[in-house]
Amino acid sequence: MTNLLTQSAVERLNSPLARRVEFHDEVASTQDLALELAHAGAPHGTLVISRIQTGGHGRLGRSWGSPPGGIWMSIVLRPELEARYAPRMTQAAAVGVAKALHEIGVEARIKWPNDLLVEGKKICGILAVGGPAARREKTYQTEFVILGIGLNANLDPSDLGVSVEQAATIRSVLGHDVDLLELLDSLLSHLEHGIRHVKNFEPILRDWREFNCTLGERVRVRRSGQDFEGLALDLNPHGALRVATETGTIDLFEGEIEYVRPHSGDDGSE
Ligand code: BT5
Repeated sequence: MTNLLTQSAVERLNSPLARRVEFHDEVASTQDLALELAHAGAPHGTLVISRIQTGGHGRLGRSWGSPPGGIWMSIVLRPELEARYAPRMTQAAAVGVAKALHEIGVEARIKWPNDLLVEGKKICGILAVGGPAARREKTYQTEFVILGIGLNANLDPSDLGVSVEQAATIRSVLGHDVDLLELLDSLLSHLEHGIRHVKNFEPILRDWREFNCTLGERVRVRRSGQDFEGLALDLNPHGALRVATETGTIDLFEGEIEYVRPHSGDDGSE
C-alpha cells in the first residue's frame, strides 16, 4: 500500500526541515513561494511542496517540467553560513539526494554543480538561492538559503516536456513506482544530515567525491560569456570546482559545464 503525500502526512514525518509545511496541489513555483515566505521571516525548516508546478524553473530562468508524480519542493534554510561558503549548500544537498536515491537502488551520480544523472540523463535538479548577506561580527552571513529540489519520481520521461534523451525518472530507472512519502522522509533526513555538515565540510567532500561523475572528465566551461576547456580536478573546500586549464588552475563557483568526449560527443545534459 502506498502512503498519500498530504500536508498532515508530511507534517508527521517530524523532520527538522519540515517544521512548517505548506502543501499545495498546484503553484507556479515552490521556489518563488519559499522566497516570499523567507523575506517575510519564515523560520528555518519551512517546507513548500506541491504536486504540480505551472512555472517551475531552474537557473537563468530555464523552465523545469513539474507534472504530477515528482517531488517538487523548496526549503527555507537559515544556516548561519558565511556567504563565501554558500556553494557548499548545493553540493551538500546533491550528496543527500544521491544517498536517498542509492538507498532505493537508483545509482545516480552528481554532475557539478547541480544535477543528478543516471546514465547521463538528468533525474534531479537542485537550485540553491542565497538571500541577502548581512554583516555578523567580522564576516558576512547569508540570511537564508532557499533550497529547491526537483526530483523526477513516479512519472515517465516523456511527461516532462524535455527531450527523453536527456531525462530519467525513478520509474524509468527501476521499472516501478515508489512510495513518495517514504522517499520524501529519506530525502529530508539525508538533506538534514548534509546541511548540518555544511560548516564542517570534510565528510560531505568525501561523499561528494564518491558520488560524482565530474572529476577526471575533460569539461567545456561556460561562465559569464567565457568559453574554455579544462580537466575537472577536484571540489575545493568551498564547494567550487577546480579545473586545470591551459592557462592555469581555476576555481569555478558557478557556471555550466559540458563533458568533452572526443569520440562520442558530450552527454547533452545541462
Ligand atoms: C536545475 O536547473 O536543474 C534546477 C531545477 C530546480 C527545480 C526545482 S523544483 C522545486 C523548485 N521550484 C522551482 O521552481 N524550481 C525548484 P538548470 O540547471 O537550469 O536546468 C534546467 C534544465 O533542465 C532545463 O533547461 C531542461 O533542459 C532540463 N529540465 C527541465 N525540466 C526537467 C526535468 N523535470 N527533468 C530533467 N531535466 C529537466
